[in-house]
Amino acid sequence: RLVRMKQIGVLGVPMDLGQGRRGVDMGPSAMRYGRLQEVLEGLGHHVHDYGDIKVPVVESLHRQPKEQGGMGYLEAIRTVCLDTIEALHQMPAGVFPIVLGGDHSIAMGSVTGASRGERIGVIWVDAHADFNTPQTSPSGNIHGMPLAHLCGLGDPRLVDLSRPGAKVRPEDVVLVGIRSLDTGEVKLLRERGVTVFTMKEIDVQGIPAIAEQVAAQFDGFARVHVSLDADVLDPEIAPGVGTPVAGGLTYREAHLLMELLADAQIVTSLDLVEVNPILDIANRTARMMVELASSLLGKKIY
Ligand code: 4U7
Ligand code: MN
Ligand code: MN
Ligand code: MN
Repeated sequence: RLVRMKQIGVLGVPMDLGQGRRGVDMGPSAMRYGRLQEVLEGLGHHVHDYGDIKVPVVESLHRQPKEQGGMGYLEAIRTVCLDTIEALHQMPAGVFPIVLGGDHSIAMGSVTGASRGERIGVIWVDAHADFNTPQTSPSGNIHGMPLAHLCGLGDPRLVDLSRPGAKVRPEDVVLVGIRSLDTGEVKLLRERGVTVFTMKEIDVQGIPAIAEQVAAQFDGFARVHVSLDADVLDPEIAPGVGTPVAGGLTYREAHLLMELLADAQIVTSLDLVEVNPILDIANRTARMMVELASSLLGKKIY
C-alpha cells in the first residue's frame, strides 16, 4: 500500500520561556538537522518549511518580578503563540502542519492555529498532562499548563488567544503515556472528563487496544492534532529532555502508536516538542522524534 501523499508545512517555534532549562529553543534546528524534511519527502510527501517564529531571547526580557516561576514571561509567550496561530492560518487549507518546539507552551498556539476556529480532537502524548493552571502549578512553568488553557482554564490572557474562550473541549482530549501528575491536575482532569491513558493502562492493555479506543473516539472528526512531547519516551532512549520521568514508552510502543494512528487516518496536524539538544546525546532524541513523525505520516516497511 502506498502512502497517501500530503502537503506538509513545517513551522519552527524556538521557545524556551515556558520552563527554566536552556537549550529547548534549539529543538527545531536539531530536528531539521535530523533530516525531517528529507525523511518525509522520502515517503512521497511534499514538504514546505515556513521557517521559525521569532522568539525573544530570555536575556532581553524583563521578567515581572512579582510573578512566580515562568509566569513572568507570560506576555512574551502569549505573543509567540499569537504569531504561531497567524503563521498556521497563512498555510493553505489542507496542509498538514508540523510544529517544531520549543517547550510545550507553544501548543496553545499550534492547536489553536491547526483548529482554524473549528472543533478539534487532541491526542496529547506526554509523561505529563500539562493540565495545571497558574493556581495549581507547583512550578509556575507555563509548559506545564498549555492543555488546561486550551480547555479554557487558567489565565484569561492565555485562554483568550485570538478569540475568547476554550479552543478544545475537554471531552475531545486524550492523554497517552502519563506517569507524572500534580494533585491539582488530577482533580481538574477528573472534573472535566478528559480521557487519560497512564503508563499503567499501556502496560495492562497494550498500545493496540489504546490506539483503537483513540481512533474510535475521534472517528468522523475533521481535525485531530497529535502533540508529541519527547519526554513521553523512556529517558533511556530519549535523554534530550528537560523533565525526564522514568518508565516511559519503549521504542516500539511509541512507533506502534504512531503506526496505528497512521492506519486510522485521523490525524491532521502534529507538534514535536520539548527536545533539548544540550541535554541530548549526539542528537538521538531529535532523530527519534523525526522517525516517529515518519511513522505517523505513513512509513511502511512492507
Ligand atoms: B511538559 C510539572 F510540576 N507538572 O507543572 C509542572 F511536575 O511540557 C511538570 O510536559 C510539567 O514537559 C512538564 O511544572 C511540562 C511538574
Ligand atoms: Mn508536555
Ligand atoms: Mn512532558
Ligand atoms: Mn518536558
